[in-house]
Amino acid sequence: MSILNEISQYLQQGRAKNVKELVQKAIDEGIAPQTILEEGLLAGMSVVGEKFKNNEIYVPDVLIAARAMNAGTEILKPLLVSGGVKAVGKVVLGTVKGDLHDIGKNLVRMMMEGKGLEVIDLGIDVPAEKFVQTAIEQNAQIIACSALLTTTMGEMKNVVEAAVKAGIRDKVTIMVGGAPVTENFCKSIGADIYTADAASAADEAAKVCKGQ
Ligand code: B1M
Repeated sequence: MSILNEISQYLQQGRAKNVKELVQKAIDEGIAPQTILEEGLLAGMSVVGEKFKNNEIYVPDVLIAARAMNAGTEILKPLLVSGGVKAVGKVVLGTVKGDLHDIGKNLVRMMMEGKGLEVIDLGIDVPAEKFVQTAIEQNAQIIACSALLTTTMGEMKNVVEAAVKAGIRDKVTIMVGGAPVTENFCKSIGADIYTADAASAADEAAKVCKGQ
């Protein structure tokens, strides 16, 4: 098995120490940081995302794999930055105002980062104006909102309206998700993309940022 394959396998198993060692070994062998990222770490995370989507693995497995991914990217980060590798796009992410649930949102962040996107995570209980203001300041392509409560999902409409009011509606893609959110709800509030799970959210966000 190639070293990149091994990195992918260990990442899927959530073995952070092995991932760290092998990433360092790959660097020492002269493999390009971008190749290690894409064909080792991201390849592994992509398998994790698919398995999670298909209910073959569960939240704790994803969190452990994500920790292994972080261990590997920490070593690569300085090399990637100095090598001039750019993130494929920028996403402003948060759980909407009044809502304190963040496990799903954190998974969305992980999966998006796994796709090479830069994620500005505003955390929980985020007011509509904060999403929009940050998107303007950061020149982000996407605003991504998570909500877990039927009482807070309506906040997503306020995000769309705040984007219209700020004059950036045509420049930003608004993505919505979370357990009570549906495709119909997404359409009814004038948002752009609904996805049911974190891996699909990352897939769609990457497509938007690559202009597909
Ligand atoms: Co709360 N809670 N909770 N809770 N909680 C739910 C959501 C609830 C369904 C439980 C129930 O009654 N059966 C219910 C909501 C009912 C409703 O609105 N219809 C509920 C309630 C009522 C409440 C409180 C009001 C309880 C109270 O105080 N009386 C309160 C509200 C607090 C607040 O937010 N203001 C509350 C509090 C809490 C805790 C703080 C204790 C805790 C949250 C801890 C945390 O997040 N750090 C909590 C939890 C853990 C849950 C349950 C049990 C689990 C949620 C979770 O993390 N699931 C939940 C019941 C349930 O869902 N079975 C429940 C795992 C997570 C991976 O799934 O977040 O859905 P999820 O993310 C998924 C997808 O939705 C999607 O990707 C993920 C999968 O890949 N996704 C996106 C999420 N965001 C996305 C964004 C996208 C795309 C996809 O694009 C941008």
